[in-house]
Amino acid sequence: MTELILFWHRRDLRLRDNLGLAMACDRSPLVAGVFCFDPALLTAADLAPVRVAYLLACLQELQESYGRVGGDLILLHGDPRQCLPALAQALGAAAVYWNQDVEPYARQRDPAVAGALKTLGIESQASFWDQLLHAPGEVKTAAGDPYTVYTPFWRNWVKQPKANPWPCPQGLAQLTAAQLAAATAVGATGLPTLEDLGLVWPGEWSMPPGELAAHQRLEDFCQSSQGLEAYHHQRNFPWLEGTSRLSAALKFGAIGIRTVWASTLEAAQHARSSEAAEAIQTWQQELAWREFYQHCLYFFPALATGPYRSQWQDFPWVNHPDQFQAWCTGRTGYPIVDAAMRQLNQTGWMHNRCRMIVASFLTKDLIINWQWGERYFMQHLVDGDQAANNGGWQWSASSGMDPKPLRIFNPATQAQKFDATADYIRQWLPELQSLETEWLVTGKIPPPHRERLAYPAPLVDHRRQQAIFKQKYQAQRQAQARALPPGHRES
Ligand code: FAD
Ligand code: FO1
Repeated sequence: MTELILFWHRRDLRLRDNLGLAMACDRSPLVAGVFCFDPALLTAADLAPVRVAYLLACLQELQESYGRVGGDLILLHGDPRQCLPALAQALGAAAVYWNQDVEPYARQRDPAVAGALKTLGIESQASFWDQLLHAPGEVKTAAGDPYTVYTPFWRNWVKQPKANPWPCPQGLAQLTAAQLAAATAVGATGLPTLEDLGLVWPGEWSMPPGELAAHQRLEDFCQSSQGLEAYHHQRNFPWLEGTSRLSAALKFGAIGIRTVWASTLEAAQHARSSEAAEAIQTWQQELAWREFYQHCLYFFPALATGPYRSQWQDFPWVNHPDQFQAWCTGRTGYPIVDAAMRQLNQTGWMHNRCRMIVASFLTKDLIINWQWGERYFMQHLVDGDQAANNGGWQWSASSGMDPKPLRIFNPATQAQKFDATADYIRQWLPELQSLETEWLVTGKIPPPHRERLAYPAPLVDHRRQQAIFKQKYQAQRQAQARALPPGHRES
């Protein structure tokens, strides 16, 4: 008799180039997909409704994709430690397969699910690193340690041979009516709406969700002369659509990372100039940042709850709640910061240059704990990803694995350099449309104009805050150095 294998989707919401799914289909033609709506994730304090909206749209497409190849996607609600083994037992499944993840929650959940399945005599296969080109541990220093600095990681990572995309399952066998009834009996349901999950997302998409849209976007990005080949020059300008916007697709696995990598190799073969080749490599480096941060979270799970550098433990943050609120709502009086926060609040996405600007502003100008910002980003980003977000925040706060100890962005200099014509600022702060570019980029808006437009005065003075911040930082370092025995002092 043909064995039934269940494939548990979590952040790999696609059929194409899915390692664990391909392995399940290699073993049996009778593979059914499962997704479990997990209350622990869906009621998390850092949940963003836009991310769940993206997830639901991916699931709808995934259900249709299963239908097209003859298979089924079963949807469950509940703690996967209970509902997944119950389903597997009710259907008489021989095994449950899934792809591994680096997040601390997954690393507790997954062995518990495997344990519960084992108790029922059901096998689990969960050793597949689908979401990465290289599994944690595959790229290590000469001493065999995980990297803590990006550049040597990249040099080693890029040299390693990478797998090709995995084939898409074809001709899956359908569950019988009795199996479908058994699934319903243990709680399988139809696809809920966002409202069914108690969430609302009235905003616009920064990028249409799902597997088809992600593939289309990758193709357009890699083939257009204004996409990948121009990335090196365009990626820092937030008024341009100069980046791929594939981050949510990569977070949820609406596209496979091997597929993305293969596109970069193909583009490199046809590169029209040395600048184009350089641009392709720059984009590959971003994909490597994604992997670097996932490896970091895997090897240093404590990153999820605190700073990597010890001098940031107990840092005397100011943590002014009203100033935090002003930052969140885009009312700091610094136009580039406010424009970026409005982009985030309205679309669930923010340009990378602006993520760095607002993160530096929160931590170094408002002197607010980076973890407040990290959480706010997770509550609003469509691509909110624990490893990348934590990495980005710790980089910006100087508390992480960045050899440069102190990084402070001047918002006016950043705006002058990357939004020189204030197009981005005007797009997201339409009330300031008519003001002079010079005022917008420097943030020096004459008070009568500011007042007329009900735009706030700058919340703080950048130079003054920089001095206060540096003073606190030095005092903290000295206190730490005194507390540590010789030989244990950090640079
Ligand atoms: P592209 O420039 O086209 O890059 C391609 C892909 O590479 C991205 O889709 C992403 O998967 C990856 N990538 C690019 N830059 C980085 C980076 N610095 N770190 C890790 N991966 C990267 N990225 C997220 O995916 N989720 C987050 O929650 C997140 N939070 C961030 C928070 C802060 C404070 C900062 C500074 C950066 C954060 N990033 C995060 C990284 C980066 O801003 C986004 O990945 C990028 O803006 C997404 O746009 P894109 O898809 O057009 O990127
Ligand atoms: N994965 C699930 O298996 N079930 C969920 O209900 C679920 C919700 C969810 C919401 C937001 C988000 O960013 C991710 C979500 N995921 C969900 C994916 C999640 O990232 C993975 O399950 C991780 O492995 C958890 O550590």
